[in-house]
Amino acid sequence: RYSFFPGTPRWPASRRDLTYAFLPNNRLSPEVRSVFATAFDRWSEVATLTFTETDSYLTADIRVGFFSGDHGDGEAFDGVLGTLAHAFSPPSGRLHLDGDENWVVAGSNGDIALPSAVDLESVAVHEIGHLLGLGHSSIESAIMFPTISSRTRKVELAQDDIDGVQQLY
Ligand code: TQI
Ligand code: ZN
Ligand code: ZN
Repeated sequence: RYSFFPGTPRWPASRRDLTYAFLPNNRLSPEVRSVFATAFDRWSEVATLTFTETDSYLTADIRVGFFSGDHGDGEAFDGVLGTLAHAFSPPSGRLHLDGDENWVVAGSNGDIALPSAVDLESVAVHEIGHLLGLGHSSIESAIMFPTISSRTRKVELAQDDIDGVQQLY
């Protein structure tokens, strides 16, 4: 079953229309922006939340960036595989991806043959769950289940994820 962070932090009722921005230093492809738009939509479809991309990183509610190794928050990334990404509980809005992963955007080819390929959308949907206040789930089919095998794509919310987020919002 779904879980929450200790104290059940959530975005307050006054902040349910959230903006997100990508770290300006990251040279983002349109594909990456579109993966995130899709990943945010999966959650907004089932909860009273909206997500809108903005260019103003400093004032955005949610800040997304790719970082390598130690990036100043005490949770260093570790190169290929191992930790892929992390996100902090509300209302932090920090979503960090390990820039050393071989991120794959479904539908793109090329990287897909790498044994270390990681599906970006699957990780994005999971980390957004954390941003919204969901902890890990004990249900294997859930997006918030804490294991995914490399080269697996899991992007559709399970009923358990929906129940969890609807409890919060
Ligand atoms: N990153 C862990 C995760 O997001 C970081 C983490 C561990 C964490 N415990 C936490 C974050 C508790 C919030 C609360 O779960 S990860 C997966 C999955 C990771 C793991 O890089 O290991 C996904 C990132 F679920 F597949 F194991 C994305 Cl989808
Ligand atoms: Zn970080
Ligand atoms: Zn997780």
